[in-house]
Amino acid sequence: MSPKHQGLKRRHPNKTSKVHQDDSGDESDDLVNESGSEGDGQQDDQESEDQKDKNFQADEPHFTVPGDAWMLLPADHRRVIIHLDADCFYAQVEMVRDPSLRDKPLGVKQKNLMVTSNYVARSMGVKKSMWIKEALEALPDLILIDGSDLTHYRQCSSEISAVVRTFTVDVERLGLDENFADVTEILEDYIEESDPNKIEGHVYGDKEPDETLPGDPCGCGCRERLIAGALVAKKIRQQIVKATGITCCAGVAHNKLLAKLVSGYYKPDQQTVLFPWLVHQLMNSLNLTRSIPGIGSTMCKTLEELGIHTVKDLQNSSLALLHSKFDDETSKRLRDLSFGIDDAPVRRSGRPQTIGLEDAFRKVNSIDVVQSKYLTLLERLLKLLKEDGRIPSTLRVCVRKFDTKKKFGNRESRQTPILPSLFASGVQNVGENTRATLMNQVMELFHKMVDTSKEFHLTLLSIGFTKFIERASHENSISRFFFKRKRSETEEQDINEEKGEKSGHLKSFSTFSSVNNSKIHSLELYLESCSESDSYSSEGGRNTQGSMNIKDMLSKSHNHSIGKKDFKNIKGKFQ
Ligand code: DCP
Ligand code: MG
Ligand code: MG
Repeated sequence: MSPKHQGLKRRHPNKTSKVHQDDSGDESDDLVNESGSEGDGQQDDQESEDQKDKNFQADEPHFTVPGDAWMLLPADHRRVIIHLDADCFYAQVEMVRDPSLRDKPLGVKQKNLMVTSNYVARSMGVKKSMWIKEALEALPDLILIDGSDLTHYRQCSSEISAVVRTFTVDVERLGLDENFADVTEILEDYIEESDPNKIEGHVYGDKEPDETLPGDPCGCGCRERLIAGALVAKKIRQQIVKATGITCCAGVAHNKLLAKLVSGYYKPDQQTVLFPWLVHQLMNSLNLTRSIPGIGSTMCKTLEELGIHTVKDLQNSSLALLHSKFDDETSKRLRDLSFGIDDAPVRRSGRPQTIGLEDAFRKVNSIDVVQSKYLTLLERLLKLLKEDGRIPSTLRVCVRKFDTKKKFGNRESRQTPILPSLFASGVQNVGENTRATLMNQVMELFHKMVDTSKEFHLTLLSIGFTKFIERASHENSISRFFFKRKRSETEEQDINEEKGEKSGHLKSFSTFSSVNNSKIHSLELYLESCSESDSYSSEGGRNTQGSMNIKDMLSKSHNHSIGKKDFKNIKGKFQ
């Protein structure tokens, strides 16, 4: 045993009440057989193997490691990934805006749902995602703030990501309150600064706070790197508080999946490190496949059709079985994820690939209402576009059709190119002509999806702009950037998306198909790609003001042609 690892205590800023799930199981044989052949380069080195064995036996009294399966995983432990998730995000933003709310139970609502609650409310039994009625019954003193306008949340979200980017450029945003940071490249400085005998925050698998820091059974240096990673995580979190007043939780591990899985282990305002030798234990502690980030509801349903319900089922499933429903790449990735293996890179987030807004409701069955709602969404969307500054080349429209057989209805979308001339003067001052043309395009797409000559029942409408064209600062002529489109970062991301579609990328576009040169795909894609701007639902949908009063104005909706004058009139009704 290395002397520097002996009998040392780690730092624990906070105690926690969170109960560890400690089900190590013993499925190691399968894991070894399946993955051992790929090796990790460590096994050739007999000397380090011996050292690993010694460390492993001497330093691991607290952990249940299923054999030495973790050592044979094909995943390497070279990277250090930090996942950050803001605590009760919308509620914290409200508390920063009005500090008098800090010590009071607070909920943020959108329509009938309380989308989050602060930790004071949570300690009084009001959890996030409760119906308003239910929350008020549980706690009549609950203060509720309307969170339909996302402006402040978006702003704070960008500030948080900006802080993370001051540590590394490899930052990927996920929704409004999460960021992944790959800090591998910047570790060197922090390794020097960090104490190999102390670690910031919690270690996954600890049964007691201040347990002796484990030795290094791996020998690849991951222990040292993760200790340094924990220091970086702490500094990032401190810096975020300093800059924005927002506290976050962090997970530190050697891949994105594992970092995300452990980041919420101790909440709020805490962090957790996962060492590779406990990956198996962590994965075995999960139950249903949907608890694995990256396996969405559609994927879960398909897995269930194969009789795969739990993570353990997935681990035990054969690739041949998975191949009956998924392509090679997806089958392998699913299996890998079930063992905690994830080589997905942290993809630098630029600006969002799609700016979209949606409105959900119980029932819309009249074309007039559809048109008024799309009009409201379009007006809001143009404001967002103005803030963003980029010029979109594609318009996307989505509907969700009510379906008694499907809980979440049937989503369908259509997209169409936007004529370059429409935004010839940029997106700052969009004229009436452009608005009217866009509205016509929206309705044309809508009529391709919904046969309004029959009865229809819709529960969601959304529109979005995508495939943005960046205007190079040195280019003066507007025509240049329309016709000489260089492949910007955004476009490359789109291309990656396409790749994902074709290879059946997880959580992506299994329903992808092509009709009349426009793509149809599930809204999952749409929401994924607009996660930066509107990760859940938007304020656009909240404003139904005036929607029932414009019937006369919308009389042309059936032949979906709106003139400039009509548009002006319609718009006037909304102001
Ligand atoms: N959100 C939403 N609709 C939902 C779920 C969440 O609008 N159905 C919003 C409100 C949350 C924010 O997204 O504040 C981030 O979601 P999280 O799941 O990260 O939840 P919180 O940050 O609120 O709480 P936690 O401390 O558990 O992360
Ligand atoms: Mg959060
Ligand atoms: Mg979150």
